[in-house]
Amino acid sequence: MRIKKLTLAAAVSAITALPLLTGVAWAQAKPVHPGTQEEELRYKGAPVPIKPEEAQEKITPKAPPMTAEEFTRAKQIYFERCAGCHGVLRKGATGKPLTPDITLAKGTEYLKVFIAYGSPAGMPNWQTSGELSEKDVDLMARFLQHEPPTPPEYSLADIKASWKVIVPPEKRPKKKMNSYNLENIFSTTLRDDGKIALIDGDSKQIISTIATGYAVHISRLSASGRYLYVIGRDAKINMIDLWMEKPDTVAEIKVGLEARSVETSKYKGYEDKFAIAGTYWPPQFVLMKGDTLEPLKIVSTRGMTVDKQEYHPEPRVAAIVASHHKPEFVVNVKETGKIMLVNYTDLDNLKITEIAAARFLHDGGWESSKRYVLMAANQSNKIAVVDTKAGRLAGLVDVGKIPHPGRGANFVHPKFGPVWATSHLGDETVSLIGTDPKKHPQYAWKVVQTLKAQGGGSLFIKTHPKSKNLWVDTPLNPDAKVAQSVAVFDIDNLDKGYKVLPIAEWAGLGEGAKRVVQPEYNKAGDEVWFSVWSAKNQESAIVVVDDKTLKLKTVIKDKRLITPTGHFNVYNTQHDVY
Ligand code: DHE
Repeated sequence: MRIKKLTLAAAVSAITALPLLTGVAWAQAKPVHPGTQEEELRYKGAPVPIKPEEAQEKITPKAPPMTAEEFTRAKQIYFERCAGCHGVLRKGATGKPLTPDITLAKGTEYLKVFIAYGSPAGMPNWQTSGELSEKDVDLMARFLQHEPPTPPEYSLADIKASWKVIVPPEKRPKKKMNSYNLENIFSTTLRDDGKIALIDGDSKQIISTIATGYAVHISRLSASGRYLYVIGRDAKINMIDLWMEKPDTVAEIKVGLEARSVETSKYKGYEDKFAIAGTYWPPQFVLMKGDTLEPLKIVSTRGMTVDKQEYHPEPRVAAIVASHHKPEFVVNVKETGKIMLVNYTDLDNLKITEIAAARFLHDGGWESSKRYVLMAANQSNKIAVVDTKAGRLAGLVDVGKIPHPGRGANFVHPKFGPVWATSHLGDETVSLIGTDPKKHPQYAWKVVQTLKAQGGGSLFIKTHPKSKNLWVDTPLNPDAKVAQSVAVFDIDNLDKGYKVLPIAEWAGLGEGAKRVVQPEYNKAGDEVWFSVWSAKNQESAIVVVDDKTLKLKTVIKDKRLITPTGHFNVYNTQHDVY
């Protein structure tokens, strides 16, 4: 009887909640309730690449009994569907904390209804959507009352055991051995194919595809532009030498169980000397030799949160950027809301400046002088500004709902001078923040203008110093038309609104989700590249647009282009041009 009552109440929330489909299936699903929560869930609900056998279960005496087989299945379901939002240790991030102190008090019946029907706060309706059976819902309700199974730590010895130098530095070419215009090569993530594609930006031909870790997340360049570092979600890094006759992997390493970020030292005298990678699990970052990936030092990010100052066992490392003006890496720690400035001049006596920003830090980039770095604290709807020269917080700027800048976009506003822009996952706005405290102090670290673009579900925004256009994607918008097109603003006439370019339509592909993702300029700043991201078994493409005329220039199609997502132009990534 009690269940029936709850069921009826929950039916209302079931209408507002969406089934959590992963990957491209999301975009194919009919939107039930277009809105913030849905876009956010689509984005953060991806599986965590931790295998059930890697996490040791901890039986909690007061919790309902479970067999060993049930534990294995529950762990698998949890890592595939729940951990992205609730955290591996269930301490909560986008989703609520689910530790036994909370779940035991709720009990099995309550949890079953919650899992089955979802909640208006964003929990998907797992059972009524058909994603989980009644049996699995019962299993998960019992599982959540036990202590969270903990995946293993990853020590220097573990990391070292995975390390391979395929071509040692002394056996590598002494000069560039190919005729490619390296500065205009693009490294494109082939997400579900475990590869990246190197694409010649001049000829638009694929040079090669290179096997990498699972679902490479980003590509970054060494300061010299010679080495390309890519990191998979499974925390495997490939270091690719672009000087080889046929660019290929010269070293690889696995730095943990789950990761998103890699970067290299860019300060004068330290070019190509160090690499750094941050992991989601274990919560730590590792410093490595830049030319071989030999691991040198691991730093844990576990500690107290900035607001309530309570211990967090799993603060994931999000974006890392390298300073051009100081021997430092800027490391975003998501769950604690801290930005760490890691000085790499003396690894034995490591100096870290810990900046209290806001939770949950995600992505961001430099303003045009590269003294200040702007980082999105997405759950706080704020952009944290750090003065890396002074090593202090310069501002916390309130912006729209769930800012998601990628690395952001820098341009000179006709009225407000230099600004940095972010779009948002949670609403249609674009926030422009003044970034010139010397000549335009009245606008510095304030939102000087808010533009309205196509809709929520934006992930990336881009411009180029030689361009007068500002591009805003919306790949996670529930409206297919919006997800398949981009908005472009004329920087000199921002008040006039935006034009919409039907990028996916231009690609001329068949059925499928076809999300248009991540504008990226070529080196000259006169072309903008977009991935048209379809499901693994459907055709995808890259669409190249002429930045001046806003007309289609080329569509790159190739059977090797499987699920392209991020793409990184060598020169722009090397020099942080955005
Ligand atoms: Fe990303 C950057 C984390 C989902 C494409 N993504 C980043 C960064 C982080 C991050 C921490 C910053 C790295 C840096 O600068 O050092 N991304 C996450 C997630 O945790 C999340 C939400 C869920 C997940 O399970 O991974 C997630 N990201 C996605 C996607 O679904 C995208 C669209 C497609 C894909 O390939 O998975 C995606 N993320 C990207 C791209 C960048 C990125 C293209 C680099 C942007 C740039 O301009 O530098």
